[in-house]
Amino acid sequence: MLINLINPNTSPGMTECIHQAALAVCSHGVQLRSVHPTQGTPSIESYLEEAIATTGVIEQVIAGEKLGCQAHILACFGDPGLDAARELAQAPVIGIAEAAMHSASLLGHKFSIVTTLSRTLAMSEHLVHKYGFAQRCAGISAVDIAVLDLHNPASQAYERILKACQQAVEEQGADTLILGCAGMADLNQRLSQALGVPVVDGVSSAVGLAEMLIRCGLSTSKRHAYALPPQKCYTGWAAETINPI
Ligand code: 5HY
Repeated sequence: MLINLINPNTSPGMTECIHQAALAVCSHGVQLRSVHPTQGTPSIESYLEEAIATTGVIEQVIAGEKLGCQAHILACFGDPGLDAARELAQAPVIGIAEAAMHSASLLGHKFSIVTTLSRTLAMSEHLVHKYGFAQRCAGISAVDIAVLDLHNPASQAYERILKACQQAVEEQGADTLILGCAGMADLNQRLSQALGVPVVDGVSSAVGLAEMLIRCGLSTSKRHAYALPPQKCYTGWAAETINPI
């Protein structure tokens, strides 16, 4: 089984963190193609960066399809380019935000999301509504630590995320928590032990879902919404990158 594990930003350190989190939960014999785009943004914390990252996602999904990857994972909590990737790919495409919300909804009544910067709260809120989890979401909060500072000891990321998680349980009434960044993938078990509630990391949830869909022989429907895109004469990057599959 070959899974295309895409970190949509261009930071090798995050690609490695994501790879290790996936490796820790994937089944024996599963191969991970852990990659990031050749061009783009070092982290995704705004709508513009999400748009920039989407080109990299398309680039790596096409490369993965050509290599015979049986599923694609978008390892950024904004699920950048998810719909475009589902149009292009035959294999299933899973965003870590959507995967985390499905997992959390199986583990409790209401989940809360703890994410990085306050400016990304609206992006997470949009995904909660898009995926139909508005009634299961108790709240979304931010620790105001930049994505690339999560592994900087000076940011005290663990302590600040723990505090935000405690507030989500006590004040928002959440019984399950979702970590709103791929860069937090290595914190879920430690937080869950400290808090006594399930703490969901989207990377590991996405790996589990990818394996399940592959084993069940399921892939993205090519009728209606995610039908292959209409053939057109693109120009520039699109012409060079998006050959008909
Ligand atoms: C992520 N950004 O998972 C998101 C998190 C965020 O570069 N990887 C990023 O803050 O939206």
